[in-house]
Amino acid sequence: MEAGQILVGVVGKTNVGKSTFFSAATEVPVQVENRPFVTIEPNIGVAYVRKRCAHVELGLPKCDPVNSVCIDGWRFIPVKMIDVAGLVPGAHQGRGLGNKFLDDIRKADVLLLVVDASGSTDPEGLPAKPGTYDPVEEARMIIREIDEWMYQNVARDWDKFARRVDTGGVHDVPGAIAQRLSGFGVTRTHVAEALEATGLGDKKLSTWSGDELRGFLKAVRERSSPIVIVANKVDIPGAEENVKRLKEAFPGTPVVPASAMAELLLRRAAKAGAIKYIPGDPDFEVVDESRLDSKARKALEIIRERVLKPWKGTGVIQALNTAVFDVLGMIVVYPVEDASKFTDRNGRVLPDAILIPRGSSPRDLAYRIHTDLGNTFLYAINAKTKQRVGETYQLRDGDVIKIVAAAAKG
Ligand SMILES: Nc1nc2c(ncn2[C@@H]2O[C@H](COP(=O)(O)OP(=O)(O)OP(=O)(O)O)[C@@H](O)[C@H]2O)c(=O)[nH]1
Ligand SMILES: [Mg+2]
Repeated sequence: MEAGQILVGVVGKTNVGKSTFFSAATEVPVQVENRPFVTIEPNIGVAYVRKRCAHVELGLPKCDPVNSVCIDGWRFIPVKMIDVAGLVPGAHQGRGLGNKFLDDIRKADVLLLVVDASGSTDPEGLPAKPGTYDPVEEARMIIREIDEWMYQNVARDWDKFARRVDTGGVHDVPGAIAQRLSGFGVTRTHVAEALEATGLGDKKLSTWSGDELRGFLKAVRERSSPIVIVANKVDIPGAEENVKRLKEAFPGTPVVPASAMAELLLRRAAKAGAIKYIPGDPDFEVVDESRLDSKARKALEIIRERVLKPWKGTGVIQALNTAVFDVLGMIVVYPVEDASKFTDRNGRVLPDAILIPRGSSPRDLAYRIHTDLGNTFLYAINAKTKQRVGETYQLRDGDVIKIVAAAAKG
């Protein structure tokens, strides 16, 4: 299945549940253990965001998804996910596994920073009594390590680059910096905004101090790889207070309470046919008692009481939805060939659900589907209203769009 173009990176301290979260979200079985540094090589998989499917609003009996999945009227749309090794304090000085492995998440569009909201792992990732350690400190430590990793990476030959820009008659300074940082998925817009935010725009690059470069890169990273904090292990009593504290300590950053373990167990029980559970639901239903032993039944009851009831879900889908829809500002659009039947050329109803940035035009959508379609784009039809829309139209969440293009020259 095509996983779109969005890459979600899972980062955090070692032994806080990153791989459990990854496994729950992607259903890829990976190594999970209660000790530090279990993950060494990155895990890569496909996770899903969840949205009400357009076929429900259109009153259609069903859809025929191709690039995505529809369950009970919920469309699950794929994104790529990468789970990397864990960090410890001082990783940028080589402690633990160091921070070089963060190179694997250079191109991530958004980072899920998993913390242990129960405070039951020490800074080195060793298990401890719940409430012993502070997830606020933990999140700060990880953000420091990520920013230090980027700084070290860029600072190495910054002087040379800065002198070349200052003396070489470079007209588009933000463009030149963006190119220098393109390995981190940084765009000219990210750079221009960061220059503005740090007030460094008018200063010659070679006169920036180390701290100014640090601050600038942090501002860039906040735009090129923004963070969602996943407050994991909320199934452990006492985590609630820390969720509140995390929200207070990081007012500009979404904090999503989660229990990756609960999501993993629910998906397994659903796969085994014991329960009905749609990922992201606030509850489950037992459909086959005989498939549950007493231990499993008890675990599910605990999940219901400690996770689903107070938090209205396990937080796994919620964290992904927050990252993709709120932070990255994506909307879902359905391209079709037949604007009256809402089908592709093979008669499939609403086959594809595409994630595209808010503010995109129908031509942007055409380009997303195929370069040729973008180049030959004439106009589009909003299948919901049957109105013809042009390049100035801004796509809206849930739009069903037929693109009309000029016949390719033979
Ligand atoms: N109670 C509880 N335990 C969890 C949860 N998520 C993960 N764990 C446990 O935390 C431990 C570490 O889980 P992993 O997923 O391996 O953690 P990691 O962050 O990938 O660790 P490294 O790869 O070693 O850095 C395991 O014992 C998991 O079962 C959760 O939501 N609740
Ligand atoms: Mg791991």
